[in-house]
Amino acid sequence: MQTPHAFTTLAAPHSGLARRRLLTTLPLLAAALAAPRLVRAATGTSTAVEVWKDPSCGCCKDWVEHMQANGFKVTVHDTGNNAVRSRLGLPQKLGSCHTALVGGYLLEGHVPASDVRALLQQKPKALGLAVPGMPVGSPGMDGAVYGNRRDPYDVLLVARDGSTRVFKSYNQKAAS
Ligand SMILES: [Cu+2]
Repeated sequence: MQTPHAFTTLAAPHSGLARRRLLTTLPLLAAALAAPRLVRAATGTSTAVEVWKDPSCGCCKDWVEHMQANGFKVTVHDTGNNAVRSRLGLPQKLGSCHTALVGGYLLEGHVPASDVRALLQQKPKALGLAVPGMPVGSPGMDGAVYGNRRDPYDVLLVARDGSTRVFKSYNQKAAS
């Protein structure tokens, strides 16, 4: 009768400890499982962006890298962007070097990743965002190569009828 008794006294505190350990571990485990999902939502890692550009466009590549650095998952089509731009209905005068699609919205040109994220959060009724031309100082058109010049430019919210309003302004001269 000594052995079973010894077994019980040994086993009882052990199982109690194991249960306590499990109870403290479970919430941590749940938090650990939920964390990657939260991180993805915050960084936009799970957000896919499809880009059309000319294969020789260097500033397009730099913009793609800007988007990737901000957590977007970018797929590139080196087919040029004129056809896709007109197919998607963006007026030629708002055109730039690359056209992209994200979450059902069009992106034209060097649109900052932060504005893309704001667009996806606000979900306005619109065709998308455009930075016409290639303003120096916009993402992919910036840095030492451009002498760190930062020209003023606007990110435009483009309606389906082609009309625009300023979504965000950058590098504006301070009012004098
Ligand atoms: Cu460009």
